[in-house]
Amino acid sequence: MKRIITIQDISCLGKCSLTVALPILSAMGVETCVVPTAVLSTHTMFSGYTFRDLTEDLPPIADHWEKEGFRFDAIYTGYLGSKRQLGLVEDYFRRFGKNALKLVDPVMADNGRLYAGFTPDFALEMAKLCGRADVILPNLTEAAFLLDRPYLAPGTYTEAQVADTLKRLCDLGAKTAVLTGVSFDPGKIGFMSYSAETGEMDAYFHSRVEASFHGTGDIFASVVTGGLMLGRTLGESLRLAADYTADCIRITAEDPEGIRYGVYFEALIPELLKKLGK
Ligand code: PXL
Repeated sequence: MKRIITIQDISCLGKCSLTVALPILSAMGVETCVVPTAVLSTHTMFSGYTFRDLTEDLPPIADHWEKEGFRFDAIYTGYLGSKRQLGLVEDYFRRFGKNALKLVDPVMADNGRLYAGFTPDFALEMAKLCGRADVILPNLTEAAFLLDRPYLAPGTYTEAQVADTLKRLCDLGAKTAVLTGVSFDPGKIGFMSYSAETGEMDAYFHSRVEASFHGTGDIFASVVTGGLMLGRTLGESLRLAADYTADCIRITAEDPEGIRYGVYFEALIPELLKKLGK
């Protein structure tokens, strides 16, 4: 069984980060060791959330794991709350990442804006962590902040501009960049990716559901990580993740409570496993 580390927060309610990554990856049959970076009562889209920072726990967890000689097949990072945490994650990469696939989802922004608590300065530090990754998975907003370039707003960009953005993202040092939320046709949305090693560009689009929920990026990144750990190619893993995320959004959009409680990813885990032949 493949064993991975995932480093992100626990939002107690609101289905994102660890409460999405752990169930999805476990269901896919991937042993998932969690390093919680903070505990929040909800994700930051609600107001009045509690926030307990766990930054100081990151070094001793790594010290203990290193002492025990634990080995990991991948390190997958999501929401990280401070510049100091970015540095500590780099330390996990140094200690456990030599033979592990490193996936960085630079969670910090969407729809042209940074999430609460993030600054453009943080984004430039996140760009350094992206430079140490094998695969990075920003959306178009995060890419703009990582590169300190104008945001490619929906309906305003060409394929050549997205391709250029992907190459610039790989110039940060990442081997492969995946841009999510790419759309050239109002009815369709998907991803484009670029491998700096092979020079290969890939793209995939599915029909757009007119709804947007928090946590969908975490669902996408978790399934990509799981797919890669199960030996699927990156292209296969990305398509699996895109279809699963879109299907989850579709069923959640039918329920008026969905926007409050988050995406019903649980209901479609059996379908996901069927597609994997499990
Ligand atoms: O889904 C991304 C995410 C993860 N963790 C926290 C968040 C968000 C998005 O807003 O607030 C705490």
